[in-house]
Amino acid sequence: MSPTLVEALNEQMNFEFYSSHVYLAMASYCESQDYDGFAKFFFGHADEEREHGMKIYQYLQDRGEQAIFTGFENPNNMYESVLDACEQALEHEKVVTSRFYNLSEIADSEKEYTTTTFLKWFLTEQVEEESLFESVVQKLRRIKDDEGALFVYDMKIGKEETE
Ligand code: OFO
Repeated sequence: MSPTLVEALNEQMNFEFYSSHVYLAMASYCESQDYDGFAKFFFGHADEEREHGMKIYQYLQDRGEQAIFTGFENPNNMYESVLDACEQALEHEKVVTSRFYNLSEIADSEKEYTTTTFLKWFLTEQVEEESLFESVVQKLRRIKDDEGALFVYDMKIGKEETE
């Protein structure tokens, strides 16, 4: 792999760990507001992002490269509502998708077919992630200020996370 591709993969590995941090901050906000179901939902996502980071870590190591860890900016910890957190999560996932498009373009331009195949898993995963957050945001927009409906949805999303 070219140094450019290695660097881009390495950056993405760190971005996945940053994403995990972003979701931990969202989980913490939800728990502080007693939305335990949403907290569980975001904790689950934080775990998934860590797994994504480790997937790239392992790929780099398997290809004979050393994965390099870096720091990252502070995630947002202040949200106006659960809807606000979920809208920001959806925007975050869109950024992740565009990053994987860029990575795929680099791999394609270098005819790095093994990496292209590796990245396909992430592109498919992003379709699922964006669709999930779109659906959660839609439901929350419909619920609006209905505390009763939000209470029920919070329980439901928490239960789904543990299933
Ligand atoms: Fe939710 O994104 Fe990782 O890849």
